[in-house]
Amino acid sequence: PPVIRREDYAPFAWAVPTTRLDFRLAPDATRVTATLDVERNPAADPSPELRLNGDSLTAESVTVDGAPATWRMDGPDLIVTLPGERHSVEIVTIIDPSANTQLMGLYASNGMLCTQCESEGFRRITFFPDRPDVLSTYAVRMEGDKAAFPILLCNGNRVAEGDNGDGTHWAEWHDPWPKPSYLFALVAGDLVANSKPFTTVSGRKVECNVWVRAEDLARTDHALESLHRSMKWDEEVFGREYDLDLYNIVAVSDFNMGAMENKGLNVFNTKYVLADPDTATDADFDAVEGVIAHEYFHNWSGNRITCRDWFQLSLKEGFTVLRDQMFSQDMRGEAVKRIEDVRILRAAQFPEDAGPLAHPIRPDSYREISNFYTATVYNKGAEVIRMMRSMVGETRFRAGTDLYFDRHDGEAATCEDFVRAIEDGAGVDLGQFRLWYSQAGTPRIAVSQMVEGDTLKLTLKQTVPATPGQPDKQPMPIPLKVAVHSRSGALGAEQLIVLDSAEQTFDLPLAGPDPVVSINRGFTAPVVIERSLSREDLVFLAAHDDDPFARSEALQELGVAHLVGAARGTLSAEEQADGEAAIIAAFRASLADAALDDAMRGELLVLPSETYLFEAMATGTQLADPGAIHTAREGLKAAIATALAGELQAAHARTSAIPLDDPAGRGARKVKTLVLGLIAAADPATAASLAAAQYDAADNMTGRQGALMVLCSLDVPEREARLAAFYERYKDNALVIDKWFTLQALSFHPDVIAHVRKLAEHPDFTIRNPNRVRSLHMAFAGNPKGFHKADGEGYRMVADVILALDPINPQTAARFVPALGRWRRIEPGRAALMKAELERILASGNLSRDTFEQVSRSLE
Ligand code: BAL
Ligand code: ZN
Repeated sequence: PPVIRREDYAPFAWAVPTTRLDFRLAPDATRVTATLDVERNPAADPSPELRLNGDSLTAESVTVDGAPATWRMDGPDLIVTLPGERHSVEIVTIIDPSANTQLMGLYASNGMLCTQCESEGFRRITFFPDRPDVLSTYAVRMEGDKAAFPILLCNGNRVAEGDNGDGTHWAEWHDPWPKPSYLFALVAGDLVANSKPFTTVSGRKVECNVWVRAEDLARTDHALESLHRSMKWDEEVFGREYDLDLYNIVAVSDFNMGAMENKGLNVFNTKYVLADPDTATDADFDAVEGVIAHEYFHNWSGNRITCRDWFQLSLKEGFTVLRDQMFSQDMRGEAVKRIEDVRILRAAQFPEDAGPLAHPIRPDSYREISNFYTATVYNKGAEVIRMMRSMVGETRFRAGTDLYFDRHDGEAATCEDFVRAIEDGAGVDLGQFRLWYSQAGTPRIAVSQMVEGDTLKLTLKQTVPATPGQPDKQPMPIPLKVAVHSRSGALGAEQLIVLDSAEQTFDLPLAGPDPVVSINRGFTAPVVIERSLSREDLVFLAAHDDDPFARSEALQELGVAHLVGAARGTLSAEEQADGEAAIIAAFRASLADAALDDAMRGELLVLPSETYLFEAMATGTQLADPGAIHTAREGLKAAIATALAGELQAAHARTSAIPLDDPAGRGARKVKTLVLGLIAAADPATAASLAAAQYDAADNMTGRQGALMVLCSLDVPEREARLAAFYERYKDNALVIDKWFTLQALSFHPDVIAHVRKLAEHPDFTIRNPNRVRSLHMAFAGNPKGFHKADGEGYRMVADVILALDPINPQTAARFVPALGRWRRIEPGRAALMKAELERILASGNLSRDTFEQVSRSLE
């Protein structure tokens, strides 16, 4: 497959001011008539040919201005010869939605028809200039069987509808806002809506609907309320008002992504719409709110201003992730949400930046753009914009974003346009800062310090590791919030420093004797801080820092230092004992600290994840040993639980007594399951009986799932009974059955691989539904114990899934590759086994572009 390069961008030779689409809907043969009014683009090189992208399409007919056209196929694309300046091109295609297993373009799901067009799905519906810089106004007519498809939805507003009197009906939709084809959407199905109007800041009434199958209606209130909260928040915080009279959200059960921001008609994975306390956890509620917000915010950051080309994806995704993170911080509390977001970044993006698939947030080349919907483009992209905001402050940042929205409204813009608008609006020079867009890799900052009189000299040295295609890096500007506290208890004031050369020394005022530096407070920069703070200093920060994020960081640092040492086998017996004692003391303090609420306590009781420890262990020339990491982490959990048995059981009892709707209930539920997990490490029998009791008493999914999660890793009779009860209770609810698969796939049970193999044969398992395959196999690929089983059986199973899934749904298949792609940073025994599986996949031939790109890059 060819490599597409950012530097090769050229404007399209033709503009398409209007597009008319006529759909005759039928599940296995939908007839699409597309009429494109085209005119020469004066800004582009003139060409007598119009290239219309296609993917697996055949043209039934092509006419230009009503007469047969001169046209030919060029691979999947259709080329029409156009003699004049302005023409009307009509093309008829017939597509088979029921055979569309890729779930890109128009496809059938659970009796309905729906679309997914980002990035290049529209070309599977009709021939079209399927690139984000071709903006067109769409008028759509759809007609179909009234019984099968009583509801017909499209972008924009419904302008007409009618009944043909023969069992079919039709609707016409018009979207007044010009849009790229990737934002097109159509839905036809038997759906009901939960509706509630929203009145915008200027007094316009917007009809808001959440469309689902009738049996799901009772679980849509949270989504609808989340939409209203998002609409209000975007008016207040970014000055953005909604621009249509209608906002439709449709939930579908077969979906590759989380959701899609199509103009006025968001299509959502059911996972991010449906929620009630009986079937969704607190985390699920948060995820629904966050994704609803994300797609809504795209209406401005994505739809009103879209991307010039797919290399600019972070323009809309990075910015929109930042916006949804800010929203959730405002809704749920700043510190806890920030800790969660940083945990995700470290678990998903840091490994990407350190591996064979590393790319800048604005990539330079790709073979398949679907592979670039990554944690780097999304989450690091958000961090990069967050840094701009930290550097200029809230007010100036808002001036920058106001200018961006004003200046580029209605355009297909670039990341450079965004940076320039922030520069101009906020009055800041971001010249060197642009390196964050072009350089991949997570910067590492080595910290050293010296006291001189009443000043602390803080010396910071940055290195940006080499990444594929980028051997040499330049120093980046790195904003860091710092404070110099004193071990006497005096806390220093926070200030922002910007490290913008390879090495720099900053003079900071001392707050008192024995300074302790709190650095990268609030995680101002997505970097790794390398320092060896004494255990006493970390314990001090964990207990006393006035930045709650920094407190949790200190605990993480304490855990990482100890666990990496333990996994490497470099700790003396005394160091091992001292390290454990310090962590136990910190856990005891967190459990006892009456000033903490449980939501924050829950964050402090989370040990660094095995993925994060993997990253910390595999630094420089050192390799990660997943087996040793797992043993060390489980050993520490057991030591904590042995030392704090009484405290943990008391915490479990205390939190179990807090009712579901108590405002403190959420935090309590988090702590309850965390302490249960710790107890299980030292005393499986007690944990099993507590978990069984928690399961039996639970009146909500958070408690039930938490108990079952703990039971799943134990070899106890309570396990089978509760798994069976859970299945029986929820067998008709696909999203909850996904949880049932996931709990078993993620477990540390010694027989987890056999369990997963058996589950893959379960009548409820299907490789065709992305949620189901993610719930079983993607969960397993993230199981640090089962996936990394030393004999390679876990690797083999994931490679088999990739091979089986690739012909069906390449986009989802390719998402499994990065787990195997980490082989270079792992101990030689496992590395050889992982590499062999990648080679086996590559040798199978006939791979999709998606999987070929990921596997070949992972072997380079
Ligand atoms: N644009 C793809 C789905 C999302 O990021 O919202
Ligand atoms: Zn998005």
